[in-house]
Amino acid sequence: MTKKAPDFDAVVVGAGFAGMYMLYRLRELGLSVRVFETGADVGGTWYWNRYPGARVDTETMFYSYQFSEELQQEWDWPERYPSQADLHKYACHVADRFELRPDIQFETRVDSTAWDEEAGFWRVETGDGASTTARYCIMATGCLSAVNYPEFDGLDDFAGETYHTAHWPDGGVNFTGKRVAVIGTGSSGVQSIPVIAEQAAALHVFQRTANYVIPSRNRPMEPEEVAEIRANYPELRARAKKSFSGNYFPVAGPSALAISKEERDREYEARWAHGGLVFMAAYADFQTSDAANETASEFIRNKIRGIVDDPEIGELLAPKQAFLCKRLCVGTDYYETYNRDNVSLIDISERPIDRITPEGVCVDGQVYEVDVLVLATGFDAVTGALKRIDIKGMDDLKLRDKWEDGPRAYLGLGVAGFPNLFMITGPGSPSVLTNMIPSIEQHVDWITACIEHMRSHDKIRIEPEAEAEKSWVNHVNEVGDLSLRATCQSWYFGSNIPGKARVVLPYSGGFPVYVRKCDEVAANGYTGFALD
Ligand code: NA7
Repeated sequence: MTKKAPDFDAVVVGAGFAGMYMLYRLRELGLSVRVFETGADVGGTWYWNRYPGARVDTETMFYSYQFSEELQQEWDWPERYPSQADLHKYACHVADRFELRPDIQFETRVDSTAWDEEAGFWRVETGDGASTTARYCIMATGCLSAVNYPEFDGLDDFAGETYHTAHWPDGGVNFTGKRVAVIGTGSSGVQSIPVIAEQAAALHVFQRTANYVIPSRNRPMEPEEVAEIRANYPELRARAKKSFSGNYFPVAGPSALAISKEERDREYEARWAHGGLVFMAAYADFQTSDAANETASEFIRNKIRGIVDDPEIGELLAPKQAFLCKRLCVGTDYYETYNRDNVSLIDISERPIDRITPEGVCVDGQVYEVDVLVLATGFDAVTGALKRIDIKGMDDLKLRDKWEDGPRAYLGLGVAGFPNLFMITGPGSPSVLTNMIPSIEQHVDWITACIEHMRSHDKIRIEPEAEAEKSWVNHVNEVGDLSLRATCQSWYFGSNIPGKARVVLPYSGGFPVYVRKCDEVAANGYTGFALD
């Protein structure tokens, strides 16, 4: 008896940059694909994060797709760091240019998905009550998409307006004449605080941990630099792929300690003046030497002390943890904002927020009365979006149960016990430690080649072998524990989510090493995967 065919060859969950490119590649292969997307439009991260000042901190010409030469030659980026609006415009252009929309079902959340071993396909249940079957289920759910909504006592009783930066209302929020509280000083807080401060009557910032913020030096793109990048794209892209983060950042030397303080400070000054993430690559031993790291940490702390007029506030804003332990922030006028009369900083590092009252935020018995509460409290990173879907594999094994003590996946691409399930930039891949779009393209290309291989070899089922998965997870953890990132509390290790296992989420061995491993696995007939 022939088996019933599934509705689609593949279901893709999410229509951000990963889901869109996955759809494009699978369709090229001749597969029937259905993409489910919770939002009303494409863009993922850049659809949801509409908070004031939202922009990417990777240079515009490189935070973009490279699969289409025409696209990268023709698209005009207006600024060095594109705003959320420009990134969303780009995502819409890609969707229209490659006619992706007809295969995307918007405003449809995937609630659960279960593997049917007998039928040999996934059954995907969506919020509209429908059930869809597909041979492959591909998770393009994003690394920073599951919102961390803090559980403050009294939050629901707050009488004013409450917004999370990652679920910002379309059309924006008018802060004019309002008293505002921002809770959180990661990238979203750092970007939104200066913009809100310009509008609000009063702004209270509640800071649990001070972060390192490098000035962005954002500016319009010059036609000559655009022409030069376009003319050299293949070479520049290739060079970026050879570097640790998939971004090309020139390194000044192997060690910050091998040169004089004067020489080192000249380098730091030049990078501070240049702006952006390039600061993090000044010397190669920031992640391995505390003393080298401290030279950069102290340089930035001194910059902060120099910018902020009130020495006590300057000291509170100076980070205590090592440079790069948490994600580096890139901002515009961030520290300068604390010199404004309408801005106050409340340190909650030792006295956490007691509760939210109908009037405002209560810390140490004092209520800061506000009209608007902005939660810039981040995400349940990397695994959150996957665990929020009820994913059931072989023998009713649930992904969220398997990952109770930390994620276990092979190369961040597949999970033992979950046949024909792929993840794009899943845990154990370099993902958030790299330029996301090249990482997404690498995963999508790998998955496409894998499916192509299966089809040409008459295989219909693929699953990571338990041993291969175990040894990759051990490697990811070993490398993760060696990194300086293991020395503080950060979302890289899940520490920002109460109750989440403290386990490293991204692979910190670098993009080139990881890509080599993925390529070897494929070239050797998908070693570590069982194909039937
Ligand atoms: P982040 O970087 O996780 O920042 C969230 C901020 O919110 C951070 O300062 C947290 O303090 C703070 N936070 C979270 N929960 C609480 C509670 N319960 N009380 C007080 N403060 C809290 O998220 P972002 O959205 O800013 O940025 C995420 C990434 O997006 C970013 O790194 C870029 O890659 C793009 P903590 O540091 O945990 O003490």
